[in-house]
Amino acid sequence: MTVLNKLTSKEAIELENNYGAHNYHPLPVVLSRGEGVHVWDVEGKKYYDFLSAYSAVNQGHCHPKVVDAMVNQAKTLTLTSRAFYNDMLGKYEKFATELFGFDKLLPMNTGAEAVETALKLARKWAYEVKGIDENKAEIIVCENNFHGRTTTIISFSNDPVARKNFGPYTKGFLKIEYDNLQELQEALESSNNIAAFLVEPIQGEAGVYVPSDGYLAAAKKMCADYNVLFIADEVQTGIARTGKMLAVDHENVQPDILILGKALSGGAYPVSAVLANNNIMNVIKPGNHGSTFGGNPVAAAVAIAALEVITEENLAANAEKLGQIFRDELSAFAKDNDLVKSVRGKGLLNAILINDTEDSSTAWDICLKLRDNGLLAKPTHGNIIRFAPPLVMNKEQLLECVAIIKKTIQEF
Ligand code: IF1
Repeated sequence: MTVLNKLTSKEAIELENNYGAHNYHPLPVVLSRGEGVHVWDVEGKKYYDFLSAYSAVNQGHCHPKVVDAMVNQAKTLTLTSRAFYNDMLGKYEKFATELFGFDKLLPMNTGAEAVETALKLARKWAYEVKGIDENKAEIIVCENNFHGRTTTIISFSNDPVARKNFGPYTKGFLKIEYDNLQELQEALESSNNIAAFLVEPIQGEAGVYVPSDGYLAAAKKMCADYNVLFIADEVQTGIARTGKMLAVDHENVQPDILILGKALSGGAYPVSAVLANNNIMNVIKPGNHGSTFGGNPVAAAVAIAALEVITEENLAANAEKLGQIFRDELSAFAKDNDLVKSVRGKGLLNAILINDTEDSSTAWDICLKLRDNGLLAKPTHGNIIRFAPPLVMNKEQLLECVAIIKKTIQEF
Protein backbone atom coordinates (compact mmCIF):
# COMPACT_ATOMS: atom_id res chain seq x y z
CA MET A 1 0.00 0.00 0.00
CA THR A 2 1.50 3.33 -0.98
CA VAL A 3 0.91 5.97 1.64
CA LEU A 4 -1.40 7.81 -0.78
CA ASN A 5 -3.89 4.95 -1.17
CA LYS A 6 -7.45 5.68 0.00
CA LEU A 7 -7.92 4.44 3.55
CA THR A 8 -11.01 3.31 5.36
CA SER A 9 -11.63 5.00 8.73
CA LYS A 10 -10.73 1.74 10.43
CA GLU A 11 -7.39 1.49 8.58
CA ALA A 12 -6.54 5.13 9.32
CA ILE A 13 -7.22 4.68 13.03
CA GLU A 14 -5.17 1.48 13.11
CA LEU A 15 -2.21 3.22 11.45
CA GLU A 16 -2.27 6.01 14.02
CA ASN A 17 -2.57 3.53 16.89
CA ASN A 18 0.33 1.45 15.60
CA TYR A 19 2.73 4.16 14.45
CA GLY A 20 1.72 7.33 16.32
CA ALA A 21 2.38 8.37 19.91
CA HIS A 22 -0.79 8.00 21.96
CA ASN A 23 -0.86 11.61 23.14
CA TYR A 24 -4.49 12.05 22.14
CA HIS A 25 -7.79 10.22 22.48
CA PRO A 26 -9.65 11.45 19.40
CA LEU A 27 -13.34 10.96 18.78
CA PRO A 28 -13.53 7.95 16.38
CA VAL A 29 -14.04 9.84 13.10
CA VAL A 30 -11.46 10.16 10.30
CA LEU A 31 -11.67 13.40 8.38
CA SER A 32 -10.38 13.80 4.87
CA ARG A 33 -11.87 17.08 3.59
CA GLY A 34 -13.00 20.45 4.93
CA GLU A 35 -14.83 23.37 3.41
CA GLY A 36 -16.36 26.27 5.33
CA VAL A 37 -18.43 24.95 8.24
CA HIS A 38 -18.31 21.36 6.96
CA VAL A 39 -15.91 18.45 7.12
CA TRP A 40 -16.22 15.03 5.49
CA ASP A 41 -14.94 11.68 6.73
CA VAL A 42 -13.10 9.17 4.54
CA GLU A 43 -16.37 7.37 3.80
CA GLY A 44 -17.82 10.64 2.49
CA LYS A 45 -20.15 11.39 5.43
CA LYS A 46 -20.64 15.15 5.91
CA TYR A 47 -20.52 16.87 9.31
CA TYR A 48 -20.88 20.31 10.79
CA ASP A 49 -17.60 21.09 12.54
CA PHE A 50 -18.45 22.44 16.03
CA LEU A 51 -14.88 22.41 17.29
CA SER A 52 -13.09 24.40 14.54
CA ALA A 53 -9.80 22.77 15.56
CA TYR A 54 -10.18 24.47 18.96
CA SER A 55 -10.90 27.87 17.37
CA ALA A 56 -8.13 27.75 14.80
CA VAL A 57 -10.53 27.55 11.85
CA ASN A 58 -12.64 30.65 12.61
CA GLN A 59 -12.58 31.63 8.93
CA GLY A 60 -13.98 28.24 7.91
CA HIS A 61 -12.10 25.24 6.54
CA CYS A 62 -9.85 25.92 3.53
CA HIS A 63 -10.99 29.52 3.09
CA PRO A 64 -10.12 30.30 -0.56
CA LYS A 65 -8.48 33.65 0.21
CA VAL A 66 -6.28 32.10 2.92
CA VAL A 67 -5.37 29.03 0.86
CA ASP A 68 -4.60 31.12 -2.22
CA ALA A 69 -2.31 33.37 -0.18
CA MET A 70 -0.55 30.31 1.19
CA VAL A 71 -0.18 28.56 -2.19
CA ASN A 72 1.01 31.67 -4.02
CA GLN A 73 3.62 32.46 -1.39
CA ALA A 74 4.66 28.82 -1.15
CA LYS A 75 5.39 28.85 -4.88
CA THR A 76 7.54 31.96 -4.49
CA LEU A 77 9.55 31.79 -1.25
CA THR A 78 8.74 29.61 1.76
CA LEU A 79 11.52 30.17 4.26
CA THR A 80 14.62 32.35 4.52
CA SER A 81 15.21 32.06 8.29
CA ARG A 82 15.78 35.36 10.07
CA ALA A 83 19.43 35.35 9.08
CA PHE A 84 18.19 37.49 6.20
CA TYR A 85 15.26 39.82 5.66
CA ASN A 86 12.29 38.82 3.54
CA ASP A 87 9.77 41.04 1.75
CA MET A 88 6.69 39.72 3.58
CA LEU A 89 7.51 39.95 7.29
CA GLY A 90 7.63 43.74 7.62
CA LYS A 91 4.34 44.10 5.73
CA TYR A 92 2.66 41.61 8.08
CA GLU A 93 4.14 43.23 11.20
CA LYS A 94 2.90 46.66 10.10
CA PHE A 95 -0.54 45.30 9.19
CA ALA A 96 -1.02 43.40 12.45
CA THR A 97 0.41 46.01 14.83
CA GLU A 98 -1.84 48.69 13.31
CA LEU A 99 -4.86 46.36 13.43
CA PHE A 100 -4.37 45.50 17.14
CA GLY A 101 -2.88 48.84 18.24
CA PHE A 102 0.65 47.97 19.33
CA ASP A 103 4.10 49.26 18.36
CA LYS A 104 5.72 45.88 17.65
CA LEU A 105 5.12 42.17 16.94
CA LEU A 106 7.40 39.21 17.66
CA PRO A 107 6.47 36.39 15.22
CA MET A 108 6.42 32.74 16.37
CA ASN A 109 4.65 29.56 15.22
CA THR A 110 2.55 27.86 17.91
CA GLY A 111 0.48 29.22 20.75
CA ALA A 112 2.73 27.69 23.39
CA GLU A 113 5.78 29.25 21.77
CA ALA A 114 4.06 32.63 21.89
CA VAL A 115 3.15 32.13 25.55
CA GLU A 116 6.78 31.21 26.33
CA THR A 117 7.88 34.30 24.40
CA ALA A 118 5.54 36.50 26.44
CA LEU A 119 6.88 35.04 29.71
CA LYS A 120 10.50 35.69 28.69
CA LEU A 121 9.59 39.20 27.54
CA ALA A 122 7.82 40.00 30.82
CA ARG A 123 10.73 38.70 32.88
CA LYS A 124 13.34 40.66 30.90
CA TRP A 125 11.22 43.81 31.15
CA ALA A 126 10.91 43.24 34.91
CA TYR A 127 14.70 43.07 35.36
CA GLU A 128 15.73 45.79 32.92
CA VAL A 129 12.86 48.29 33.14
CA LYS A 130 10.98 47.68 36.40
CA GLY A 131 14.24 46.90 38.22
CA ILE A 132 13.30 43.62 39.92
CA ASP A 133 16.26 41.67 41.35
CA GLU A 134 17.76 39.22 38.86
CA ASN A 135 16.11 35.74 38.89
CA LYS A 136 13.48 36.92 41.39
CA ALA A 137 10.64 37.69 38.93
CA GLU A 138 7.24 36.18 39.76
CA ILE A 139 4.35 35.83 37.31
CA ILE A 140 0.76 35.49 38.53
CA VAL A 141 -1.34 32.83 36.76
CA CYS A 142 -4.83 31.42 37.35
CA GLU A 143 -5.98 28.07 38.67
CA ASN A 144 -7.26 25.79 35.88
CA ASN A 145 -5.32 27.71 33.26
CA PHE A 146 -4.45 26.29 29.89
CA HIS A 147 -1.61 28.01 28.03
CA GLY A 148 0.02 25.10 26.18
CA ARG A 149 2.14 22.08 26.93
CA THR A 150 5.80 23.07 27.24
CA THR A 151 7.71 22.25 30.43
CA THR A 152 7.52 25.80 31.78
CA ILE A 153 3.81 26.15 30.95
CA ILE A 154 2.83 22.84 32.58
CA SER A 155 4.95 23.91 35.57
CA PHE A 156 2.18 26.38 36.44
CA SER A 157 -0.68 24.09 35.43
CA ASN A 158 -2.75 22.36 38.10
CA ASP A 159 -3.96 19.65 35.70
CA PRO A 160 -2.28 16.47 36.98
CA VAL A 161 -2.54 14.79 33.57
CA ALA A 162 -0.64 17.66 31.93
CA ARG A 163 1.89 17.87 34.75
CA LYS A 164 2.69 14.57 36.42
CA ASN A 165 6.14 13.09 35.79
CA PHE A 166 7.31 16.04 33.75
CA GLY A 167 9.25 17.66 36.63
CA PRO A 168 11.40 19.31 37.82
CA TYR A 169 9.18 22.32 37.30
CA THR A 170 10.04 25.90 36.38
CA LYS A 171 9.83 28.28 39.35
CA GLY A 172 8.52 31.83 39.56
CA PHE A 173 4.74 31.48 39.29
CA LEU A 174 2.02 32.41 41.79
CA LYS A 175 -1.42 30.85 41.38
CA ILE A 176 -4.69 32.64 42.17
CA GLU A 177 -8.33 31.78 41.62
CA TYR A 178 -9.72 32.85 38.23
CA ASP A 179 -12.21 35.72 38.26
CA ASN A 180 -11.17 36.65 41.84
CA LEU A 181 -10.00 40.25 42.15
CA GLN A 182 -9.40 39.94 45.88
CA GLU A 183 -6.83 37.20 45.33
CA LEU A 184 -5.20 39.21 42.54
CA GLN A 185 -4.93 42.20 44.88
CA GLU A 186 -3.37 40.00 47.58
CA ALA A 187 -0.88 38.52 45.13
CA LEU A 188 0.10 41.96 43.81
CA GLU A 189 0.50 43.13 47.42
CA SER A 190 2.49 40.04 48.44
CA SER A 191 5.77 40.82 46.69
CA ASN A 192 7.74 43.57 44.95
CA ASN A 193 8.98 41.02 42.44
CA ILE A 194 5.79 40.58 40.45
CA ALA A 195 6.54 40.99 36.73
CA ALA A 196 3.21 40.14 35.16
CA PHE A 197 -0.28 38.63 35.36
CA LEU A 198 -0.99 36.03 32.62
CA VAL A 199 -4.70 35.38 32.03
CA GLU A 200 -7.11 33.87 29.49
CA PRO A 201 -9.98 36.36 28.93
CA ILE A 202 -12.23 33.26 28.96
CA GLN A 203 -10.86 29.97 30.30
CA GLY A 204 -11.41 27.69 27.32
CA GLU A 205 -10.06 24.30 28.29
CA ALA A 206 -11.28 24.66 31.86
CA GLY A 207 -14.77 24.58 30.40
CA VAL A 208 -15.49 27.98 28.80
CA TYR A 209 -15.50 29.94 32.04
CA VAL A 210 -16.58 33.52 31.29
CA PRO A 211 -15.39 35.82 34.09
CA SER A 212 -17.68 38.40 35.74
CA ASP A 213 -18.31 41.58 33.78
CA GLY A 214 -15.58 44.07 34.57
CA TYR A 215 -13.07 41.48 35.80
CA LEU A 216 -10.59 42.06 32.98
CA ALA A 217 -10.81 45.86 33.19
CA ALA A 218 -10.40 45.83 36.97
CA ALA A 219 -7.50 43.37 36.76
CA LYS A 220 -5.75 45.49 34.14
CA LYS A 221 -6.16 48.60 36.31
CA MET A 222 -4.82 46.81 39.38
CA CYS A 223 -1.80 45.59 37.44
CA ALA A 224 -1.11 49.13 36.22
CA ASP A 225 -1.30 50.43 39.79
CA TYR A 226 1.43 47.93 40.77
CA ASN A 227 3.51 48.39 37.57
CA VAL A 228 2.81 44.75 36.65
CA LEU A 229 2.29 43.70 33.02
CA PHE A 230 -1.18 42.44 32.05
CA ILE A 231 -0.70 39.60 29.54
CA ALA A 232 -3.80 38.44 27.64
CA ASP A 233 -3.59 34.96 26.17
CA GLU A 234 -6.03 35.30 23.24
CA VAL A 235 -4.81 32.19 21.42
CA GLN A 236 -8.27 30.65 21.72
CA THR A 237 -10.52 33.65 22.44
CA GLY A 238 -8.99 36.01 19.87
CA ILE A 239 -9.60 36.62 16.17
CA ALA A 240 -13.35 37.31 16.51
CA ARG A 241 -14.25 34.06 18.31
CA THR A 242 -16.10 35.76 21.21
CA GLY A 243 -17.94 38.36 19.14
CA LYS A 244 -15.21 41.04 19.13
CA MET A 245 -11.82 40.97 17.43
CA LEU A 246 -10.36 40.23 20.86
CA ALA A 247 -12.19 39.02 23.97
CA VAL A 248 -10.60 41.89 25.93
CA ASP A 249 -12.38 44.31 23.57
CA HIS A 250 -15.66 43.52 25.37
CA GLU A 251 -14.17 45.55 28.26
CA ASN A 252 -12.02 47.93 26.20
CA VAL A 253 -8.89 46.52 27.79
CA GLN A 254 -5.57 47.04 25.97
CA PRO A 255 -3.21 44.36 27.35
CA ASP A 256 0.46 45.23 27.90
CA ILE A 257 1.31 42.01 26.04
CA LEU A 258 -1.08 40.28 23.63
CA ILE A 259 -0.67 36.63 22.63
CA LEU A 260 -2.27 35.37 19.41
CA GLY A 261 -2.26 32.01 17.62
CA LYS A 262 -4.64 29.48 16.04
CA ALA A 263 -7.05 31.50 13.85
CA LEU A 264 -4.32 34.08 13.23
CA SER A 265 -3.68 31.78 10.25
CA GLY A 266 -7.25 30.55 9.71
CA GLY A 267 -5.98 27.10 10.59
CA ALA A 268 -3.98 26.83 7.37
CA TYR A 269 -0.49 27.12 8.85
CA PRO A 270 1.17 27.45 12.28
CA VAL A 271 1.30 31.17 13.03
CA SER A 272 1.47 32.85 16.43
CA ALA A 273 2.51 36.27 17.62
CA VAL A 274 3.30 38.40 20.65
CA LEU A 275 2.43 42.11 20.44
CA ALA A 276 3.61 44.87 22.78
CA ASN A 277 4.65 48.52 22.77
CA ASN A 278 8.24 49.70 22.47
CA ASN A 279 8.80 50.27 26.21
CA ILE A 280 8.36 46.49 26.63
CA MET A 281 9.34 44.95 23.27
CA ASN A 282 12.57 46.92 22.99
CA VAL A 283 14.16 44.94 25.83
CA ILE A 284 14.57 42.14 23.26
CA LYS A 285 17.93 42.43 21.51
CA PRO A 286 19.44 40.32 18.69
CA GLY A 287 20.12 36.80 19.89
CA ASN A 288 17.71 36.95 22.86
CA HIS A 289 14.95 34.97 21.20
CA GLY A 290 13.82 33.52 17.86
CA SER A 291 12.79 30.49 15.85
CA THR A 292 13.67 28.97 12.49
CA PHE A 293 10.14 29.36 11.11
CA GLY A 294 9.10 32.39 13.16
CA GLY A 295 8.11 35.17 10.74
CA ASN A 296 8.50 33.13 7.58
CA PRO A 297 7.04 34.53 4.34
CA VAL A 298 4.24 31.93 4.11
CA ALA A 299 3.16 32.65 7.70
CA ALA A 300 3.17 36.36 6.94
CA ALA A 301 1.10 35.98 3.76
CA VAL A 302 -1.37 33.61 5.42
CA ALA A 303 -1.81 35.79 8.52
CA ILE A 304 -2.52 38.94 6.47
CA ALA A 305 -5.15 37.05 4.44
CA ALA A 306 -6.67 35.40 7.54
CA LEU A 307 -7.01 38.75 9.32
CA GLU A 308 -8.45 40.44 6.23
CA VAL A 309 -11.13 37.73 6.01
CA ILE A 310 -12.17 38.45 9.60
CA THR A 311 -12.67 42.13 8.81
CA GLU A 312 -14.05 41.81 5.25
CA GLU A 313 -16.63 39.17 6.23
CA ASN A 314 -17.53 40.91 9.50
CA LEU A 315 -17.03 37.66 11.40
CA ALA A 316 -16.93 39.20 14.88
CA ALA A 317 -20.45 40.64 14.48
CA ASN A 318 -21.63 37.32 13.05
CA ALA A 319 -20.17 35.44 16.01
CA GLU A 320 -21.88 37.85 18.39
CA LYS A 321 -25.27 37.44 16.69
CA LEU A 322 -25.20 33.67 16.20
CA GLY A 323 -23.72 33.07 19.64
CA GLN A 324 -26.64 34.85 21.27
CA ILE A 325 -29.13 32.76 19.29
CA PHE A 326 -27.23 29.59 20.25
CA ARG A 327 -27.26 30.38 23.99
CA ASP A 328 -30.92 31.50 23.93
CA GLU A 329 -32.03 28.33 22.15
CA LEU A 330 -30.07 25.95 24.35
CA SER A 331 -30.88 27.79 27.59
CA ALA A 332 -34.59 27.46 26.81
CA PHE A 333 -34.02 23.79 26.00
CA ALA A 334 -32.11 23.26 29.27
CA LYS A 335 -35.14 24.41 31.26
CA ASP A 336 -37.09 21.33 30.17
CA ASN A 337 -34.21 18.89 29.95
CA ASP A 338 -32.57 17.65 33.13
CA LEU A 339 -29.49 16.41 31.27
CA VAL A 340 -28.34 19.93 30.38
CA LYS A 341 -27.46 21.83 33.54
CA SER A 342 -26.43 25.13 31.97
CA VAL A 343 -25.17 26.87 28.85
CA ARG A 344 -22.40 29.49 28.90
CA GLY A 345 -20.08 31.34 26.61
CA LYS A 346 -19.51 34.47 24.58
CA GLY A 347 -19.86 34.88 20.83
CA LEU A 348 -19.35 31.47 19.23
CA LEU A 349 -17.27 30.05 22.09
CA ASN A 350 -19.90 28.20 24.09
CA ALA A 351 -20.30 25.08 26.19
CA ILE A 352 -23.05 23.08 27.83
CA LEU A 353 -22.72 21.51 31.26
CA ILE A 354 -24.03 17.94 31.32
CA ASN A 355 -25.87 16.99 34.49
CA ASP A 356 -23.72 14.02 35.40
CA THR A 357 -20.56 13.33 37.40
CA GLU A 358 -17.20 14.53 36.06
CA ASP A 359 -16.03 10.97 35.43
CA SER A 360 -19.22 9.83 33.69
CA SER A 361 -19.04 9.00 30.00
CA THR A 362 -22.30 10.83 29.23
CA ALA A 363 -20.68 13.85 27.57
CA TRP A 364 -18.51 11.55 25.48
CA ASP A 365 -21.50 9.36 24.57
CA ILE A 366 -23.48 12.44 23.55
CA CYS A 367 -20.57 13.49 21.30
CA LEU A 368 -20.56 10.04 19.69
CA LYS A 369 -24.28 10.41 19.00
CA LEU A 370 -23.77 13.95 17.71
CA ARG A 371 -21.22 12.50 15.32
CA ASP A 372 -23.77 9.93 14.10
CA ASN A 373 -26.22 12.80 13.63
CA GLY A 374 -23.71 14.79 11.55
CA LEU A 375 -22.19 17.24 14.05
CA LEU A 376 -18.68 17.07 15.53
CA ALA A 377 -17.95 18.33 19.03
CA LYS A 378 -15.82 17.01 21.87
CA PRO A 379 -16.10 17.17 25.66
CA THR A 380 -13.62 19.23 27.60
CA HIS A 381 -12.91 18.33 31.22
CA GLY A 382 -15.39 15.58 32.00
CA ASN A 383 -18.98 16.67 31.64
CA ILE A 384 -18.66 19.88 29.63
CA ILE A 385 -19.18 19.91 25.86
CA ARG A 386 -17.63 22.87 24.01
CA PHE A 387 -19.44 24.15 20.91
CA ALA A 388 -17.35 26.36 18.66
CA PRO A 389 -18.28 26.33 14.96
CA PRO A 390 -16.41 28.33 12.32
CA LEU A 391 -17.50 32.00 12.45
CA VAL A 392 -18.61 31.90 8.80
CA MET A 393 -21.72 29.89 9.77
CA ASN A 394 -25.07 31.45 8.80
CA LYS A 395 -28.26 31.58 10.83
CA GLU A 396 -29.99 28.75 8.97
CA GLN A 397 -27.02 26.43 9.50
CA LEU A 398 -26.81 27.39 13.19
CA LEU A 399 -30.50 26.66 13.74
CA GLU A 400 -30.10 23.31 11.96
CA CYS A 401 -27.21 22.50 14.30
CA VAL A 402 -29.20 23.58 17.36
CA ALA A 403 -31.92 21.16 16.24
CA ILE A 404 -29.36 18.36 15.88
CA ILE A 405 -27.98 19.06 19.37
CA LYS A 406 -31.46 19.14 20.94
CA LYS A 407 -32.57 15.98 19.12
CA THR A 408 -29.41 14.13 20.12
CA ILE A 409 -29.64 15.07 23.79
CA GLN A 410 -33.32 14.16 23.84
CA GLU A 411 -32.34 10.66 22.69
CA PHE A 412 -30.52 10.22 26.03
C1 IF1 B 1 -4.15 20.47 22.24
C2 IF1 B 1 -6.84 22.51 24.96
C3 IF1 B 1 -8.04 24.36 23.91
C4 IF1 B 1 -4.84 27.68 24.26
C5 IF1 B 1 -4.52 28.88 24.93
C6 IF1 B 1 -2.23 28.62 24.39
C7 IF1 B 1 -2.49 27.43 23.72
C8 IF1 B 1 -3.81 26.95 23.63
C9 IF1 B 1 -5.61 29.69 25.59
C10 IF1 B 1 -1.31 26.68 23.09
C11 IF1 B 1 -4.07 25.70 22.90
C12 IF1 B 1 -5.34 23.92 22.18
C13 IF1 B 1 -4.23 22.91 22.31
C14 IF1 B 1 -4.83 21.71 21.74
C15 IF1 B 1 -6.27 21.71 22.18
C16 IF1 B 1 -6.58 23.14 22.47
C17 IF1 B 1 -7.15 23.39 23.79
F1 IF1 B 1 -7.84 21.65 24.98
F2 IF1 B 1 -5.68 21.93 24.83
F3 IF1 B 1 -6.84 23.28 26.03
F4 IF1 B 1 -8.29 25.09 22.92
F5 IF1 B 1 -8.64 24.58 24.99
N1 IF1 B 1 -3.23 29.32 24.98
N2 IF1 B 1 -5.17 25.11 22.98
O1 IF1 B 1 -6.13 27.23 24.21
O2 IF1 B 1 -1.39 26.76 21.69
O3 IF1 B 1 0.69 25.45 21.32
O4 IF1 B 1 -1.52 24.37 20.94
O5 IF1 B 1 -0.75 26.19 19.39
O6 IF1 B 1 -3.11 20.57 22.88
O7 IF1 B 1 -4.71 19.42 21.96
P1 IF1 B 1 -0.70 25.62 20.79
